[in-house]
Amino acid sequence: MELTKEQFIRDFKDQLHRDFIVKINESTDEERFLALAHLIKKYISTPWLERRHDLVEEDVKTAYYFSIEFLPGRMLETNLLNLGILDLVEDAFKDVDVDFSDVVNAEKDMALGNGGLGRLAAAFMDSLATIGAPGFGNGIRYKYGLFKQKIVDGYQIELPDAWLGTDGNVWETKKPHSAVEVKIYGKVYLYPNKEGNFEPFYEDPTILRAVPYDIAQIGFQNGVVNNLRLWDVEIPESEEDKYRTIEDRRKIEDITNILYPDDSSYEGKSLRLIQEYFMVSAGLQTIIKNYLKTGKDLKDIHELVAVHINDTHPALAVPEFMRILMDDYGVVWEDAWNSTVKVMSYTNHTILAEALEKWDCNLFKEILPRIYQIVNEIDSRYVEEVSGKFPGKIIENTRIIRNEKIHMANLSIIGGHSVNGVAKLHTDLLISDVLNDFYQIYPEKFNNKTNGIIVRRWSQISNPLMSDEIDKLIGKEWRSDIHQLKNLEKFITDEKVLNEFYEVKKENKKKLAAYVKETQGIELNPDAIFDVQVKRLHAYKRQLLNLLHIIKLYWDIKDNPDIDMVPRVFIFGAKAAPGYRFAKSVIKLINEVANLVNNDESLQDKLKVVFLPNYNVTLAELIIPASDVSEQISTAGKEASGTSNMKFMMNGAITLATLDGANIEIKDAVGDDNIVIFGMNTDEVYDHYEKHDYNARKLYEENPTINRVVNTFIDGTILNSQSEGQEIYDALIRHNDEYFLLEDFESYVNAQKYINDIYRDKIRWSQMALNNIANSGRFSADDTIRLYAEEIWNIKHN
Ligand code: GPU
Repeated sequence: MELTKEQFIRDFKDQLHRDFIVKINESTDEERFLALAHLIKKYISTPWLERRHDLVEEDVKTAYYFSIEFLPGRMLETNLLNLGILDLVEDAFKDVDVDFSDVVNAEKDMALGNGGLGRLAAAFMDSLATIGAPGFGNGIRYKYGLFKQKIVDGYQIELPDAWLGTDGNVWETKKPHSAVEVKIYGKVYLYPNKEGNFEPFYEDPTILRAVPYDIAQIGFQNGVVNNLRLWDVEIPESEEDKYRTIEDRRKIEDITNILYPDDSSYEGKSLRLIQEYFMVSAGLQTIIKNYLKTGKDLKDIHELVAVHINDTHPALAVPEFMRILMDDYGVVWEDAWNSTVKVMSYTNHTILAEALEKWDCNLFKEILPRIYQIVNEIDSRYVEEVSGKFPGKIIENTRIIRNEKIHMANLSIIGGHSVNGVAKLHTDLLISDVLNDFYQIYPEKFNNKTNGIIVRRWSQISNPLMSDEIDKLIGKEWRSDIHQLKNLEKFITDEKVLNEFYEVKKENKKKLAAYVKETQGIELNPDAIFDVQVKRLHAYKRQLLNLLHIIKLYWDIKDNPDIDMVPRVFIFGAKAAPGYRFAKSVIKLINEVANLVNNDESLQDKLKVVFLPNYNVTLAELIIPASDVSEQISTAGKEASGTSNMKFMMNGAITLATLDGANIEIKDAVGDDNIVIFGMNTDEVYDHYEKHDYNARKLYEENPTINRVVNTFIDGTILNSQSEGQEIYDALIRHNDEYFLLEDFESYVNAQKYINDIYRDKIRWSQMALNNIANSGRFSADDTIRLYAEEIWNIKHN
């Protein structure tokens, strides 16, 4: 946008005066942040308003991304950058003597998501606007985001994340005029009407009022503003008399209270099912109403509307779309079904069995009586359609209702025209294994869309030092055309350049070290290797394998204090789902090993372990630029894609990885010499499954190193963690080490030795780092979303 620094300063002062009746030098950082956010909203109000009108008037096909999670983190800097005024504002703040970073830090982290899935959804919102595509988000306005994690005596404590404060979210705009009603519970009777349709009669339903809050999604320097719509629940005025007590009202308000803190696993809680239906129904009703403003026939709605189901949580979009078309607008089943399948598409984000969403029929029927009827009908028609054409076993495995459960993935696949995985390997596994039965029936529905990241956030915003360095070498165009990063390869043998990148990394490490010192009281040496694993705590992600190696190093140094090794700092950040016992025990053990190691002077600072509490997007922006080693060590075949792996490579960290998820594509991008791979591949893992021949106890008994490391959990070396240590020992030895840590251990240790050795060769290491930066452009979410736009949604973009 066109704006001078002087004009901005005037606008900003005005805004502060009006909002808070203060002068700039008397204002608090919080007031400055809020005033700046209000000013941004003012700057974008016109394009934001016009966007909706234009799309309706010009008959432009629009995609709606339905997701139960959106995880944007902070939005101030992204918004300023995308408006093209980030530098100008930073500069202006210098002129008026305000520390811009303090203003940035006054913003709360918007954490309406658990991890990768939610962060990807937020990234896609940015990318959709950036490629100028008509794509809107649809989700829930949780009053509490993902819990805040504290560590007390080594244990995870969960505190509520009251991110809305008392005044709500500064980026949102409430739209009460666009509220709609959503019905749950009650009984439904069907009466056939003259047109041969059924008319439902609802007895005693609970009626909810869904109120939208809109958040602008600003495209990168292109004048486009899309919309993310989050729904909140209220009691409709007409229903108020039904709620006599605070308790009664609270039952309704609870619907949008909390984000379920489970990542890649699910609990069959009725409140969650209500959340899913609530956001789906509100979103679809609005979409259909808007479509009707075009004056077009409802049976052609697929020509102007695409709805994306982000994992199975919004899968009720399929029967709800059918319901609205049939019950509210009288479209006949066949036409409604034809449109539904063309409108809907679905992304699968995991092959873990515990994440497959299945709802008990009785619970489902009680909460969603009409939707239950429709799902039944979809299921019977499906069975009829494929009967005689495919083996009974395949039909049984793919139908929606089976063993009194509703299979949400099956509903999403049958009810849509596209199913995609999130990395090449993941899609291959869906096709060859997990969804193979569906692949036999609908091969044409399957496609891959490898995940991507908002490269702007993970370079320009979070790593300004590196970004300036890149500018010096290849100019600034890479900031808007990420593929130009490739030009950095020219400098791969330029020692001066390599040294400069090394120094940049060191500066970032010092910044992180200062934060660690301040928050944890632990002193870190910036010349040590910063070895980082940050992600949700999950058995399959194998934080425990990392810990086994740390314990091995501990014994190595204890045995031989003169051991020649590059000092190493292991940094962890991870939240465990509150009900996930094993994950919590691993957190406890990491913290107790940290106590053991950090307080043992005989280790001479060769080894440090840090667990940073409350890992979130904001903390990631501090940690990732300061990392030397990126730990991506999941059991092969288990991590659908991973996305932090891409952020690390873009910041010049070396990936230490199994051949899993997008790690494989990172390896393809940087070449075998610029990544460190270890461990079993997927075929080898599957081989164990087939042969049932894995024997963890044997490895434990026959390999003295493994024996000693594993015994450390139960021999009293690690203090204050007897029961957790026993639990971990049992998981590894008595329950046969489900994720093959012990089998991969040796190869992991060797890979770590190799890292140690090459780090000593500063030039070699810096070359690897630079190569990673230069080749990170291929993981831009802008490119990923272009493929969604072209191959799945058929929507236009720039
Ligand atoms: N993922 Br299912 C989540 O973050 N949460 C979930 O509930 C499910 C999947 C992740 C995958 O684990 C990760 O590999 C992937 O990169 C990410 O989704 C985005 O696709």
